[in-house]
Amino acid sequence: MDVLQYFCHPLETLALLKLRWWGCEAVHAKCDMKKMEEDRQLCYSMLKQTSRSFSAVIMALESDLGYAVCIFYLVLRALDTIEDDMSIPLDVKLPLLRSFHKNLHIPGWNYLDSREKDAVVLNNFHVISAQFRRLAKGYQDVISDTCHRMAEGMVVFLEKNSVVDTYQEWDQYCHYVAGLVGIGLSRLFSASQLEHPAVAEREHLSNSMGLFLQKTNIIRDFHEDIRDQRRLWPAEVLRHTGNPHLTLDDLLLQDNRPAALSCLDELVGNGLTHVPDVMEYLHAIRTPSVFAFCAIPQVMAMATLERCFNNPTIFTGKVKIRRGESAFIINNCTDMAAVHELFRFYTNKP
Ligand code: D61
Ligand code: MG
Repeated sequence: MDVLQYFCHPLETLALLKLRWWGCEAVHAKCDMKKMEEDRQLCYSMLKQTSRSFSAVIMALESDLGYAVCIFYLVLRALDTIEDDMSIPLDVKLPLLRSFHKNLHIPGWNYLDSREKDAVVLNNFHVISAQFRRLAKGYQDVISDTCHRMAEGMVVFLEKNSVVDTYQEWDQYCHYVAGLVGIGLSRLFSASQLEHPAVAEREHLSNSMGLFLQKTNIIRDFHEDIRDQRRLWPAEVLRHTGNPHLTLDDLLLQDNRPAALSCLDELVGNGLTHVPDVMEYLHAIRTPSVFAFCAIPQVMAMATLERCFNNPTIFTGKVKIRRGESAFIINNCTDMAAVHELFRFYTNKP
């Protein structure tokens, strides 16, 4: 099966080979783990363990900014692991979330009771927080502030029994868990002086960068999320099908396939509304490593949305883009013209 794909997509196979031979060097030049002290190595290895989509682009960032972004990621992943952990009762979870940012300043604080897949970041939180306290003050403030605001948003959502009804509530939830990451990252870019101060000021555009990624994940992961009792599609979309009794869980049933596909396509359309902001944001980024860090996940999301559109597999399993397709995107996100070309390609794909 897989071997056949290499022959069917020769450009992607070339891209995979090119990435194997040259790709790691870009990451290695900026982030040589062998020369690091032990705790820094541990942080990068936790990054690799917990993020397939972001570790490589983070490690290719300039060292000082790259390490701040790595710690930013680990802190928020730890917070999200608490949010996602269904085994923690709400009366324990809410206070834990509300005070989470304070743990950054408590030497030795860690959390050993999670069984979640990314529990490693909670188990070793004392290592992450010690590294956090060694970052420049400007970076620390952004990370702590983002963690605090995200936790408050998660609490608001949990207090509503994790219900997303309208599109407005969908945007609100995605703002908390991903838009705030975009806003925080932009502040880190500007604080590092690699990007213009204006990048941090245009918060609406930074928010859209996060919303486009988060909505794409939520659309793609529908089947897995429903199986785990998470209902993250806005229920409003169901009312547009003309059947007022339909629930999100019903969309998995074979008999409801036409209604399910029309809901799916409406959400894909909603996701695409963020593309103009994404383009405008990327247009303002000057440093090549920061550009690649920002553009690669966005183009991957665009490729994923294209694959999701009108695709019944959303309701039975996992929709994925090919490894070769990812490699092709990674190799080609070098400048705005190339990103434009890739977006055009996915928009027009027959
Ligand atoms: C430029 C480059 C990267 C960007 C960006 C702009 C703007 C926003 C984002 C990355 C964030 C995108 C999040 C999309 C993936 N969604 C999740 O991971 C969900 O958790 C959300 C809360 C924790 C966010 C942690 C995070 C993620 C990516 C980062 C980052 C921090 C820091 C730096 C760079 C990238 C999702 O988690 C899935 C899971 O638990 O496995 C969920 O729980 O909904
Ligand atoms: Mg979560």
